[in-house]
Amino acid sequence: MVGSQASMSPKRSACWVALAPLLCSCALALQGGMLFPRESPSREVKALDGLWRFRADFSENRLQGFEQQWYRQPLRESGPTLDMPVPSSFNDITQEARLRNFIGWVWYEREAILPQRWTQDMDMRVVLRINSAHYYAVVWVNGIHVVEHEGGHLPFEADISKLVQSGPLTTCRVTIAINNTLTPHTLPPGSIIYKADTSMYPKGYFVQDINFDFFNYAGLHRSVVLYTTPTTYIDDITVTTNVEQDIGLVDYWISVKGNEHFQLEVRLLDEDGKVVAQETGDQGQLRVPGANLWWPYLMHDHPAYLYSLEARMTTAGPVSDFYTLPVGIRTVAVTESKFLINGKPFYFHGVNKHEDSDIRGKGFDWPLLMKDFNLLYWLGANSFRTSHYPYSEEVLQLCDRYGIVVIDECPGVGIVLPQSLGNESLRHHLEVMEELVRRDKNHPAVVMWSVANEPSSALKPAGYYFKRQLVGIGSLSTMTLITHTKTLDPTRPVTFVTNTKYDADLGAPYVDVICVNSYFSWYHDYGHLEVIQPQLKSQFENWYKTHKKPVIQSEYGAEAIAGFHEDPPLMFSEEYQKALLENYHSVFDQKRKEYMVGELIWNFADFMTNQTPMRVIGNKKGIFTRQRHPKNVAFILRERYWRIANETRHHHSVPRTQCLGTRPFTF
Ligand code: GCB
Repeated sequence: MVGSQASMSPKRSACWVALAPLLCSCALALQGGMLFPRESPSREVKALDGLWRFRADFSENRLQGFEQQWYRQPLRESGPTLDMPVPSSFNDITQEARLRNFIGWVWYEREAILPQRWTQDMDMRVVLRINSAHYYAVVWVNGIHVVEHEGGHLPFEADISKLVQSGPLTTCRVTIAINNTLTPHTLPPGSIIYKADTSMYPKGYFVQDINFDFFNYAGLHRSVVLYTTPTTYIDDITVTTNVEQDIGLVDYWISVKGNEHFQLEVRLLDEDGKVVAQETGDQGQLRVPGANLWWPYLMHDHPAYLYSLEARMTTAGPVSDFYTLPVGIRTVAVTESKFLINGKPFYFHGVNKHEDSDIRGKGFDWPLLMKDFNLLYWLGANSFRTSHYPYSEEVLQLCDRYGIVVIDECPGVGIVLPQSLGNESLRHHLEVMEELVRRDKNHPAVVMWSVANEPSSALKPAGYYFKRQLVGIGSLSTMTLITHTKTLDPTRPVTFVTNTKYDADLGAPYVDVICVNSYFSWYHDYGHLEVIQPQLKSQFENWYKTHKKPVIQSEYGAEAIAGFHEDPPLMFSEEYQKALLENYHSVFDQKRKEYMVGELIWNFADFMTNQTPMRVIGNKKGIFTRQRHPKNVAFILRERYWRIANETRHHHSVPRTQCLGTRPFTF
């Protein structure tokens, strides 16, 4: 990478200074709702998937696009552009190494043709929603700045009605500049390292340093959509559920914007479309006698039961708005040694995943998604963690629909530098949790929030950073991470995933469930499989003795290059991966009778990482290859998960599933 110092940290760049006042408006993004754009009788959705024009700013300071205001005219007039698919990471699409490893601003642009009524009906709002842009994004419509957003993985939007309804235009040009630079205060954090020794590096040479183990893919990873609502509209819905004897309780809060005078009718429909409860008003409780509860996959004969909450808003005038939200009625609770769903002990037998695949990188892809869910069903996995960032909303919708339980993790991965535990980082982290909870709060599949993965939780500031107590009132930065998340959502437990020693971890006292990662006989004691059992036993006993909280083995695993065989087992062979897992499993089988409440293998599939001597074209700890072919260990895990499912089931045993069926559902 070559570039001048000023260009690499956008915050220090001239353009950044010019844009700074606009950032304030970004805080507004946290106000209001972020309902998934769904079609309804009052709403239309238009996805801008397909080919966009694309240009990476290779100028030395990476700021040519801002200096020359590329957003003011069609991008192709600024210089050569490429055709770039959306959704997709841009990194693996071309044959250019310098684009694969590019750090700085890239520019995307496309024109959208709008139906005439969108531009002429003044009772209609037109909203532009970007579902994920990694990492910092600035957006213009027809050359006018409309929104900025910090952070990948989470959606943001802009009301562009005024822009598209001001003239005879029926097209709009959407330009999005995205910067993938990571700093110690972004999530995930990173640092730009300048290599100033000109006897060794070209002038202006720098690299992006990261402390996480996946390739830092960038681009428009999920759909960009335009959608409409009426000008008085349902802005947000929050649902929490409870169960009293056999009565399902659905508490709802609905916020309406655009007019203070409106009526709301709320109906709850069962899977056959029958109305089982109804209410009026913007908040209330729906009571469902004999409710069908939302149960995890394999825990019940009819898992993942979803009701539909239909909200209908009307005003005195002609305006009405409709929004339908899938609702699963279930409870979550944690005791000293159990994780309870609907009052019954739940054992997580699942995986850690990544959004990662050949060519697309982190780009959303329906075929990949359905393959992954079929593999989860085949495996008998009932859960996964969204390691190490929020996954697409469609993934969570499928989890709701198929009963796959989710530990929903924010992008707090690689928090290892002391400056990443300071106030500036904390403030951003709190906002990210706010965006995450706002987006995912209504998913029954989400049963716990994870605020970070493997932070340096033995460092002194970590105690304050993660803390649960309120240390002040008012400003965000006076609330620390776990408190804030609990305030946002008092209904779900909160954790972070640790690899710190049990007696040094300053954040662990504040979590509800201890989630521990360990790699015995892999990152130390290489090749010595015989040390796993004593080390793992000590791990569990120490954590439980210290905190008296349920423990999840949130990561464990070994790399195996598919097709490499060695017996006696050697590292990187399929036999070693299998033997390592079997040693772990024999301890798990003892501890799950006590306080261990879950095991999540690292990883579901092989995935791409930075190039290092530790990685052979990515991380090979998958039980499936990156192309989703099973390694031998997938069959071992399959036997195990189905056995555990049948042991822990409250009813008769279930036949093994080969593939997913269709379930009634609204997308
Ligand atoms: C970990 C990390 C995960 C890595 C994994 C590994 O502890 O949480 O991101 O990929 O180990 O394979 O090293």
